[in-house]
Amino acid sequence: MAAAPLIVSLLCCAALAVHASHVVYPELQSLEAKEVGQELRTGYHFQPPKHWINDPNGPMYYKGLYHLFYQYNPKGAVWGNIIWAHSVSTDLIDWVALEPGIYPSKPFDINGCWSGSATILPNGVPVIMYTGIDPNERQVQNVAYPANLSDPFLRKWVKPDYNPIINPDRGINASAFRDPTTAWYGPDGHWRLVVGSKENMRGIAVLYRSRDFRRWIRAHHSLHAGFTGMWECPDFFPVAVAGGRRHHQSGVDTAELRDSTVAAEVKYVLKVSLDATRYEYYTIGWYDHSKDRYTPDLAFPDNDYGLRYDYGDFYASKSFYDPVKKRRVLWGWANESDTVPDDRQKGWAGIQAIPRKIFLSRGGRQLIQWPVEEIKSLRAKHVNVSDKAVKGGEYFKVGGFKSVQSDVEAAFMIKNLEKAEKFDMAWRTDAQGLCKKLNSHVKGGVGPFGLWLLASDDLKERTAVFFRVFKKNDTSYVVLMCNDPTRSSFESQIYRPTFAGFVNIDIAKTKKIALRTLIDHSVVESFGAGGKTCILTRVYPKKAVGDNAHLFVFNNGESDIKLTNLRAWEMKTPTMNKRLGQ
Ligand code: DQQ
Repeated sequence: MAAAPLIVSLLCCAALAVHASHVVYPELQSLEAKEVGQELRTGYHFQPPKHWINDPNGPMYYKGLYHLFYQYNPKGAVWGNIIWAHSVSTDLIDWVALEPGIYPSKPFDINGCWSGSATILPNGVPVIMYTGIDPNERQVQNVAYPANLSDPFLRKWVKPDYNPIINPDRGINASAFRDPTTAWYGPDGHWRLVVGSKENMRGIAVLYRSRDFRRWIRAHHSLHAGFTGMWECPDFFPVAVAGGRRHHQSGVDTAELRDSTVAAEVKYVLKVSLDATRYEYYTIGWYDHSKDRYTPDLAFPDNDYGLRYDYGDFYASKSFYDPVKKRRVLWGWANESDTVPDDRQKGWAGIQAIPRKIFLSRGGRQLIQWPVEEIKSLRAKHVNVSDKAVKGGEYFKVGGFKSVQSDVEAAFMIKNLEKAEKFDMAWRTDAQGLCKKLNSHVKGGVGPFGLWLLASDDLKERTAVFFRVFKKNDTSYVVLMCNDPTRSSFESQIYRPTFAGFVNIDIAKTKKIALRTLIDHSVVESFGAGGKTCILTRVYPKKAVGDNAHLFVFNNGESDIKLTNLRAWEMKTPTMNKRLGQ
């Protein structure tokens, strides 16, 4: 895009906040992208050919195909004109773009088709529930059915005239009432689902029941609520526990909750997306079917200090049960963190994170996430480094492959924890603040050690993903995992927050910690300790692009560490949202 129109658009457009929680730029939302900037486009992350995307919607598997819908602006690179774009895949890797699945066409969604979920009915029929914006800007819940069940592509969807099926009545705030979950069927023969809402500062998972999937009645109580502001995109699902009949890594289909024996031997996860902070948190707990009450286990903070799927840029996530591999798969949206004029210039904004298999840890203390195994099929040229000592203050480059689009697995051994810095208990609820203060440039005792990636040869541009170990008392330690993008780009306008989370690992016992990082031009997606702590960040290097992006291993702590093994693969580029027949 030429500089002049860019400056004009910058000057003319005041950002307005709307109920959707997305910022609205009225003058920009219908400006078609003329060109699409390729340099920082991701290679193997889900992304349409152009324009804005946000939340993943209604993921499901149907007749041999994975379906992913997502919030999409067909007319521009900022939020607006929202429809459900639709793509399908046989393997969650190569994607084909279809015509939009759901778009404004009826009074009950004429002003927008916002987020929602899919439910597969017991007879195999998939149903979509979504939020429509009606002519009075009210958020209402609608249902849509496939026009032709024998079409595995599910191209056309029919919205019955009896929509909306759920109205914001009986005191519900009509501008804060959205994102219906997948429905589940209780042992009493009634369906249930939850819609996100708020009442003053109280986020609410409003519960509805139905006998026939058409007439929905609000329950007297909500499934759950918390003082964290609006709850967007709630997700509620069962997870297997270790020691049960089912392997703890296997998924449990929400549909199985009909069977009271299954319902009794699983735990439940409630995840909410906090509009106020743009972060998500989850709790693990029990769900009493007869009373329809969800009670988080006491061990889990039930507020914005709670456990997060991802401690970085990952929002409006949604999981689904994959019947093929009997697993639960999680999708999440990663927004840009560059500027709106940059997005206009790029002609695109937003990606989906790599889908993750998600399950309850063996001890039940948290969820574990791991990139779906299918992405290994993209691994190409490979390099390996083993048993390399990295002394305090040292670093080295991992050469011999192109790291700009890669998958890196590393394992670090800590020989000696004596020099670990003292942990101040005030930091317990502020991993991010701690990482900001003690970032990758601040020398420590044990750590910071990890990777510098998307780094220029002279290291002037680099993103750091690293660990730092603190001593809590004589026998226990705290491990912090950080993502520090403060030197990721020469461009100074870009929002570059340090992201961090603690890692639930007994480092005194294991002495080892693993890191897997998926690098893809402008996204860095890291999985610490086998998927216990995950951090996704968006970065926009100017120099460390293409073949000029390098990978280094560093240790900026006093104690030596050993890189026991590092395996890295260049990643191939899959078919990403070509139209059928193109
Ligand atoms: N995005 C959708 C809403 C949802 C929000 C609108 C979360 O339905 O609450 O695009 O990112």
